[in-house]
Formats: sequence, C-alpha cells, structure tokens
Amino acid sequence: MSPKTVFKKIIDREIPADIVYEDADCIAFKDINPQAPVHIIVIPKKEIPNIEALQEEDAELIGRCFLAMQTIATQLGLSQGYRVVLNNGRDAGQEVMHLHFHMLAGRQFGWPPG
Ligand code: D5M
Repeated sequence: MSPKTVFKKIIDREIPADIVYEDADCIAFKDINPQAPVHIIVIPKKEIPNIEALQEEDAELIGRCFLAMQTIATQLGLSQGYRVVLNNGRDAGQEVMHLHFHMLAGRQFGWPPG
C-alpha cells in the first residue's frame, strides 16, 4: 500500500482541515496556501490519483464533484464567477496525487494562466 496522501488524511480526519462541504461522495475544504481570496479544494472521497486513473464507473462521481461545486458557489455567494482548475501531472504542477479541483474566486483572473 502506498502511503496516504494528505487529502486522504483529511477525509479520514487524521489531520485538520477547514471543511466547507461534504456529502457521501465528495468533500471540500479551504486550501492551506490560498491563491485567491476564496480558494477551495474539492475532491472525490474515492482515491483516484489523476485523470489517467479514472475508470468508466467514476463518471457519475466526477459529475457529483461538479454538483458539489455548484452548491459551494451558492453557499459562498460566488455570484461574480469563479475559476475551476485541475492540475494533472508534473508539468501542470500537480503536488497531491489525489484528483482534485481548485475553486478560486474573489479576484479577477488572467488568461492564459501562468
Ligand atoms: O495542489 C495541491 C493543493 O493542495 C495546494 O494548493 C495546497 C493544497 N494543500 C496541501 N496540503 C493541504 C492541507 N493539509 N490542507 C489544505 N490544502 C492543502 P496541486 O494541484 O496538487 O498543485
């Protein structure tokens, strides 16, 4: 067994996190190193390291993560919009090998991203 990722430890309540949303399939918490006034990490509870590890059976789960983001956006009043980012792999800067979405809000974002 590979060691637990930091996100799995948050799911298992082994380390603290500022959890803003949870349901049977997904959990969301404030990023420890925020890149915007609002920076939330949204993850499936199932341990999926990256996009390449996704299986057909995960399709609904990933859809549920987006529905979680919809709920979180309403809860946090993100009516001016927000950016959703998924860093997949080394060149994208993925640090935690547990598939996750960043929800960023509260400021203007540039394009293209850095
Ligand atoms: O981003 C991984 C993100 O995870 C990065 O923005 C920091 C965040 N992080 C790491 N550890 C924690 C804890 N313990 N709580 C909350 N947020 C955390 P990546 O897309 O992999 O580069």
